Amino acid sequence: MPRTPLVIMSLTGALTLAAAAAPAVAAADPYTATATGTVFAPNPVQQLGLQTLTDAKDADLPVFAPAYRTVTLTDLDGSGTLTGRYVRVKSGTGAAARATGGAFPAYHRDADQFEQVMGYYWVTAAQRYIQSLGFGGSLRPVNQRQIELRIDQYGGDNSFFRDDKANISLGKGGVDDGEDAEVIVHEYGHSVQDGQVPGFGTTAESGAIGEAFGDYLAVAVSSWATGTPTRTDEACVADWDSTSYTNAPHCLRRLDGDKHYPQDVVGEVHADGEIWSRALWDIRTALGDRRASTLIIEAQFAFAPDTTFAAAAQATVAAARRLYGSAAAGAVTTAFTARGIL
Ligand SMILES: [Ca+2]
Ligand SMILES: [Ca+2]
Ligand SMILES: [Ca+2]
Ligand SMILES: [Zn+2]
Repeated sequence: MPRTPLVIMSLTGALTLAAAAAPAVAAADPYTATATGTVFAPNPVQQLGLQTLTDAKDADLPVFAPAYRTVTLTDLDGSGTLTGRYVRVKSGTGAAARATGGAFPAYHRDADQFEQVMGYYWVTAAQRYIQSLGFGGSLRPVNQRQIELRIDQYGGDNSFFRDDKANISLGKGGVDDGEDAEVIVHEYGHSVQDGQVPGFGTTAESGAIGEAFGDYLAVAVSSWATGTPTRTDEACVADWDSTSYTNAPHCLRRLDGDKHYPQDVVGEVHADGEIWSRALWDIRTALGDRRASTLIIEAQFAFAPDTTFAAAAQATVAAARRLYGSAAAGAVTTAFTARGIL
């Protein structure tokens, strides 16, 4: 995985300092530790195909046992806490998870520390997915900063700090938000866009693009990390968190809906985001995950914080043309035209 950008940043800092003071000594990379941890990957409904699963007041019932996975947490600072290159985890609801000897205890869903480990693992996985596309390597870095992820008692199912989009807060309404990787990565999508365009999402349409991108990234990262789902529809976002507020099959939202601009606009960013996310889904279907996600993310650098659907679609077509040529640009145009955006 490319790690050079942050190293370069710290070297730059060290060299700047050195110019004014002592001879340069490259700072050691503080985020090279790993530890094992236990997670859902991405969530028990998608993994087990059980639409009848319920929160059961956070009980660790035997039905969940096959959904736990032992994974390696990377980019840690070696302190034994969930502090790393891309995220530091804070909890307002329980003691901090603590690793000893390179292993976090096998926390399960009835422990607050399980969601802490989930948050760390899935934010890092999302950043590594973005880097796997070339960002931070052959392409410019995207959101390669340490964000703060908080587990808080308050907060429903969209518990992001609206006044601080760099960071994430995961609530505990219904199923704990931190038990569903697709909720975590959706929220990280907001951080990604804020990293690309500070303050992004100040209007109804730009806000809808923000929600849509979070949903798209959630599905893309979940499929990249765990394989295309076979027991739930790939286009279904947050199959597990949504069990507490939807009918089966449970999806917070979908990427493959039929909403069309402008007649399906209702003025609510999540609902209207389904217009945009369907276009992203169609781009992915036409060009494949890697090319689609690359051009979608690359295009976002050119978005105004208050962009319209039309302007953002044009920027996305332009990014497709720059990266992959006119045939790809044509596929992107087709996707936005089908939604009434172009
Ligand atoms: Ca829990
Ligand atoms: Ca929830
Ligand atoms: Ca899903
Ligand atoms: Zn959101």
